[in-house]
Amino acid sequence: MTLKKDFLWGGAVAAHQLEGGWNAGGKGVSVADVMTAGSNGVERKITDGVIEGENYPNHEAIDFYHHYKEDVALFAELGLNCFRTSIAWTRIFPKGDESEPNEEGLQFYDDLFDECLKNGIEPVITLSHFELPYHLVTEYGGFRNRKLIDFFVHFSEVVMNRYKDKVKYWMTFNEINNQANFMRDFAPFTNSGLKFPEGASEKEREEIMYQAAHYELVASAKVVELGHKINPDFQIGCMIAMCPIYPATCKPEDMMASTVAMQRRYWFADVHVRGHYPSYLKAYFERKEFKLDISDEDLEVLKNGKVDYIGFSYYMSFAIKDHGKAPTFDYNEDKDLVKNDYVKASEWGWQIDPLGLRYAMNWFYERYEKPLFIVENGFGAVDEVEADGSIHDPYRIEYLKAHIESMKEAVEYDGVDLMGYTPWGFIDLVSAGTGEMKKRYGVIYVDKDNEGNGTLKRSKKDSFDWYQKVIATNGEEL
Ligand code: P53
Repeated sequence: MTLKKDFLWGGAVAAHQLEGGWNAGGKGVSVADVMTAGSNGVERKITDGVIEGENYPNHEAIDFYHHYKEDVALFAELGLNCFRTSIAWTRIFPKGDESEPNEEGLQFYDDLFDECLKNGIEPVITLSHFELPYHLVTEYGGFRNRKLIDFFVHFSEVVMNRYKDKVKYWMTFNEINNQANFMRDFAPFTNSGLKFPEGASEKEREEIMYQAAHYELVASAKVVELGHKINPDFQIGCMIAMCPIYPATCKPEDMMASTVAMQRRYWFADVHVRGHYPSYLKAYFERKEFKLDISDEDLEVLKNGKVDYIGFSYYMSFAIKDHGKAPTFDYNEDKDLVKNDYVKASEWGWQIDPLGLRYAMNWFYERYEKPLFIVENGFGAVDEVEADGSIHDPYRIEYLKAHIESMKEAVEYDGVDLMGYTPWGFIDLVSAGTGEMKKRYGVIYVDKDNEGNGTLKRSKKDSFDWYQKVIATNGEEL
């Protein structure tokens, strides 16, 4: 069995990481607009609003807002038949709690989607990709507040109605499960607009995270139900960051630690796909005595809003060894993971594991029997531009090739139903984790550095021609 004839070959980005135009066309400030540039090993700062003199890399990004026509022409030359991006919530509702949308923002996405469709490229849209209106953080505390459900549903209703004949594939919350890493500030803020009280305990942070995640899952389920009413042809998925957590050895305690860690990181998918909370999580909430606002009505909503497919990102795998917390095996993502000596890592410490992609696809498909869509995969690396302007990136080709091979094995040997593949940041953009330009994923190079210097000129890397051939042969020639 080979890949389907109508396999979706694309590329993935997110509005805030490439558009720029952070205050153009009536756009409001998003959570991404108050994050400074970090670097390898140095975390991005979250500032109190936009502060003069700070370096906010997402403000200009690669200025796709003004370059989208020439960029879409390049995407068409590459041969993409789909393009995954997000709709910046703050272009449509600058503050997030307005009742009337901003027409200029809506028009921008009409123009962008028309340009894509004209070029045979189908838009694949994430509704919330780390770009919550910042006003919803300062006024409401982000997704810890139940009111955010209605704001998100209203935003989704507006854009799903507006683009119902232009967009068929949707996803609700990007990598909703990153916030399982609740001891760091980054994921809870980017996922949910959460800021924790100074000195909050581990338990408090965790409880707030679960509350926010619950409201998001309810919001997502509402949007799935509503979307199917707006257009019954819509395919609406969830989006999970899949980094499988292997047991470090075959020691039974390592295996159990891995099982529990997988539960803590992937229960989100259980709720999205099955429409109810898994037993292991209910038992955990009880043991921890979390006081969560989960109403009977919410549980009904979850049942009625199961996703159509599972969108997921895959970059790397993790490993865990018995961390001495038996019999509960309570897991702290920030502390309990160990290095896997069987695989190499990127310069940013991301462990490269192509076979892990096949493992992950099996994990999802055995558990849920729903179509899968690999909506992110890729290799962040430093690229050198030669004197003649060429860029040789064999390391990127090697990474993508190995992962595509593994994905094909999952289809051919394991019978997994796979909709498509959209490598991340196929045009260079601002890194979410570090805010750098230097951590590049693209097959298209963009001339801009970490300090913000550069002409923004686009050029093709060696991997461009390679990926073009992969698409043209439906993955046969790697
Ligand atoms: P960057 C962590 C782990 C896995 C995926 O990431 C992650 C993150 C957050 O950094 O994010 C996804 O840019 C995300 C994209 C992001 C991409 O992976 O940190 O959906 O927005 O850019 C790559 O190298």
